[in-house]
Amino acid sequence: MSNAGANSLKQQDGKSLLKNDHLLNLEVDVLYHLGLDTSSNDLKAMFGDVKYVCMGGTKYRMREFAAYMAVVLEIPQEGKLVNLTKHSQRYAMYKVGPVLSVSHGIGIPSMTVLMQEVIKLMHYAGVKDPEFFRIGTSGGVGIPAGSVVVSSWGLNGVLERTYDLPILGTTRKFPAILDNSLSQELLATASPDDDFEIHSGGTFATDDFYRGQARLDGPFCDYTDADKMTFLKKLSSMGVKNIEMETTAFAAFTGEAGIRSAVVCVTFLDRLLGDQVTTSKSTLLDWQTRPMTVIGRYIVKSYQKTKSK
Ligand code: R2B
Ligand code: URA
Repeated sequence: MSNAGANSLKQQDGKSLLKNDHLLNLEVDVLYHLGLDTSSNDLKAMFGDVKYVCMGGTKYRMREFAAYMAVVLEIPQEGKLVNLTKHSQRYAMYKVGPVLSVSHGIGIPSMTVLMQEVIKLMHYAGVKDPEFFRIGTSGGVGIPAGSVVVSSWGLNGVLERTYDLPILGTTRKFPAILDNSLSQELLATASPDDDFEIHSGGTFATDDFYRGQARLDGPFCDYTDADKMTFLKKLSSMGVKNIEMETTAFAAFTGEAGIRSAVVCVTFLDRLLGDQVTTSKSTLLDWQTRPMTVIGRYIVKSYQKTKSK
């Protein structure tokens, strides 16, 4: 497939996920980090029925999520789940019916490279109104470890609700606000039988795990414990419920594309109580299924509605 001959990126409904007319000049678009392109792969046949794009840091977690969605959507899997990006070796991407489950690595640059190619992939596949989710891990601020946080907005390292990207030598700011109606629908999936708390609030998204998140346990640190606590309490007073490394850019790029999106993270510790993640590996693995449960419930309900239309 190529764009040659087309004079608009708009789909039949007049919408487009892409805002870049330069793409119309490409004979073939190579989605390099996905190991796919618009000439050798029939992207409409491969991905045309996707509705829910779910991203998370690790390849393992996103494979588990795909397997989980196959069970809850009752989609029988013949053989093993196939990593559809295996030629690129950077990320892992699995497809189960309407769900695309993709890993994005750690931090904003790793995630945005993946995310921009997935947005283009959705466009070339002709997907209408996809919804994007980040299934993440984080440090909590004043809530019990193991809680789930649905983000309302992302806060950057200098405490602004924007994602800042230098473009052609100038720093540009993009709003980092998430879709309120989708957050509310996710929060509404909570059940009184759940063995975890679910919160909504702001998410502090940093470019570093150590000093960037006010830790005292990195290889470098020139501030005091009191400085750290003052800062974390300031975050809390601003409405921040958790700290991770992607939400601002995730919110900004989905917003720019006009995609409904949400970030749902589990917290591995309460940062008001410490810096190190000391909970056992098996408990952490168990906690990581909590955001999957929340998003899984939403997808099952939403997918049933689209099928009955
Ligand atoms: C949460 O966990 C990772 C760092 O350990 C990072 O990707 C994030 O946002
Ligand atoms: N991920 C983060 O970015 N920070 C934490 O404290 C835990 C997980």
